[in-house]
Amino acid sequence: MRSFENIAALSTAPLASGVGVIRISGESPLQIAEKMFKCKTPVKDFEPYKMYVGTIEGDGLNDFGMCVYFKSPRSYTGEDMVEFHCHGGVAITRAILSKIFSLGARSAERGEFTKRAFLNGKLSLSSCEGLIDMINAESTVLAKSGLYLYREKLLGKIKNAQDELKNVLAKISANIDYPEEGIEQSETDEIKERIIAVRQNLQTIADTYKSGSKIKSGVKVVIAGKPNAGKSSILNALLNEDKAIVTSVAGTTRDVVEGSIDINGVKFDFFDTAGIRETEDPVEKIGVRRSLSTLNSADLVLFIIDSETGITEEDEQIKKSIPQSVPVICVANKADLKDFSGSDISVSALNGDDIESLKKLIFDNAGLDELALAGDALTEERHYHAIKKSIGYLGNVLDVLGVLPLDILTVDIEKAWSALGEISGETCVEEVISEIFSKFCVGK
Ligand SMILES: Nc1nc2c(ncn2[C@@H]2O[C@H](COP(=O)(O)OP(=O)(O)OP(=O)(O)O)[C@@H](O)[C@H]2O)c(=O)[nH]1
Ligand SMILES: [Mg+2]
Repeated sequence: MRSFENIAALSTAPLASGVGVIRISGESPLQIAEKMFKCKTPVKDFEPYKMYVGTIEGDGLNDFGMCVYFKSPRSYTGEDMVEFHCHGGVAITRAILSKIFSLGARSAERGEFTKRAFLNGKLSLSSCEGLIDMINAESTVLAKSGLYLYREKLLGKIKNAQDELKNVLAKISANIDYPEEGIEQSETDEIKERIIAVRQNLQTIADTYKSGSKIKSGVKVVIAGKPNAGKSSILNALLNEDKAIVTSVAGTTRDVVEGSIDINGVKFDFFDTAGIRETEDPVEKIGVRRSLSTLNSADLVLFIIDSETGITEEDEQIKKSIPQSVPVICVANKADLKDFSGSDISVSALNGDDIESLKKLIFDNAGLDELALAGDALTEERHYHAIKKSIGYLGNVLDVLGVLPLDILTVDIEKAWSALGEISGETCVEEVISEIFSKFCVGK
């Protein structure tokens, strides 16, 4: 277990709060605590993992609180650690930290405690990424997905694939070591089957990214339709907030207006767009262009029509500008004025009728599979690319298996193994590691 210089930071939010937790980690945090924590038991006699009550001496003011010692390697970072639990006042925590710095620790960088946990082998890189997701998650399902990574569930599957590739490599190297015995067709077939099986397992994991990426970034729902159909009114009704300007003038919305809500633990991002029509107004023209380009990146489109007119020729034309691959819900608005039965759902944005049913329909059409909703899907782009890279190398192996000598194949099998190692971090370059920890907050 490696120990580095002492670092310290406030691990709770820098706000007035009930409790503030200050952490010190490194080669000698206990020596720092000895100089600033006064209690009946001298700090040097502290039992690890036990809370002691006493006076925490800060810079210019003292607090009454608790201190706990975590002994290496059984600590978050793997190093010796000390935590002060003080009152969560801004001035109090600042005074205590200032004292710690004057005693030789330096301020921790973003994610530095967790980076040390990674460098000391306490956590894999994917587990650290799970932690970031858990901390930053705005939706329950993303927090669950973070926990899935943090608890190394993805890594378990990846390690199985890596182990199997190692076994295949061992089998090939046994054949290379005894070339005089020749390679039986049955052995080549067995290697092929095993590689196909690994590739299939990896593909199954990669396939979950379609849903998982939406969980991570939020499902993008674009509200489109002709001017005055009530798109902005529907956005406001969904958000339960007066976000977009609504008027009876056709062509009110110009810029794309965004808002997010949580539906069943998943974040949905809504984009209200300018009504699509031919126009000479230069500003509205730009708005229409923006509407069309927003449609191209939608996960789901709410195609709004006016119940009073039903689906008109104009609506049919607008529908053609929605990419065919994107699912569409046809919403007949203004149901308070007239019944219309040719849509997927009727609502009234004006009085809120059936807005809850619309939310349910949106959720059901978001293309989120059960695995993703359980937090069991791939959410990180980095992991997805590593798996796809590995699948690519295994594809190369299968293309030439039985054609080229086995020792040549080992190069791509090793590359497939290494690509998977990027997920745990064992084959990652320093820049990638630094980039990941820079997304953390200070104190974690
Ligand atoms: N009766 C009734 N009127 C509605 C309803 N929804 C919207 N309206 C009215 O329809 C008009 C247009 O509403 P908007 O929400 O601005 O329509 P829009 O589709 O965003 O229009 P543009 O931004 O111009 O494309 C306003 O006068 C709204 O009050 C509804 O459910 N019932
Ligand atoms: Mg509008």
